[in-house]
Amino acid sequence: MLVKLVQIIMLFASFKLGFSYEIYTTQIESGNPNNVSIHSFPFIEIGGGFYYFGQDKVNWYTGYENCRYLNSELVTFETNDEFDAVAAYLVSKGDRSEHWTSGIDLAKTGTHTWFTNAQPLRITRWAPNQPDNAGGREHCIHLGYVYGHSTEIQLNDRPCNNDNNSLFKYVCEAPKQETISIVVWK
Ligand SMILES: [Ca+2]
Ligand SMILES: [Ca+2]
Repeated sequence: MLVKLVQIIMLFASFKLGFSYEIYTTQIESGNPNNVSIHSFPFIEIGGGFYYFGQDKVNWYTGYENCRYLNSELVTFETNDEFDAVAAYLVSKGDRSEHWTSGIDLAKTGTHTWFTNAQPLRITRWAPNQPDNAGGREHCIHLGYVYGHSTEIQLNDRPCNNDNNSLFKYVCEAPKQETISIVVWK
């Protein structure tokens, strides 16, 4: 009897469904195509991405943790354009400090990846003769004016902990934005 009742209810439900229509529908798009204003502090928009420049000088692990406190991660440069935009921002601020990125070769020495997404470093912004894993201790990647005579910001590997005085500022990158549209009949 119970089974029959359930069947009748299901039949009724499907009958009802057959004459219904969606009262709302959703759509997810990447980015913020309508430029809806959102509160992004403390992140700064640069070239379509959102970044936070941590001013305390810390080891790579602490830098990563500090980004996680902000629901972000150390920066990942998917393209030369992204690197150049962030570097240009630092130049515009006159900031000559070293900054940690999410790049590492901790898993396999010599195989440099972004820790955020495990993708290999494809950008071509290494300083000359880097990465060199100097002393066999350099497994975390920072950006900065690597040599005394450097005239541009580039990438270099340095010890991840405070070994050899590698305490740096850091760049956090906020997650990508997505726009959810809801269309409603009313
Ligand atoms: Ca990025
Ligand atoms: Ca190095």
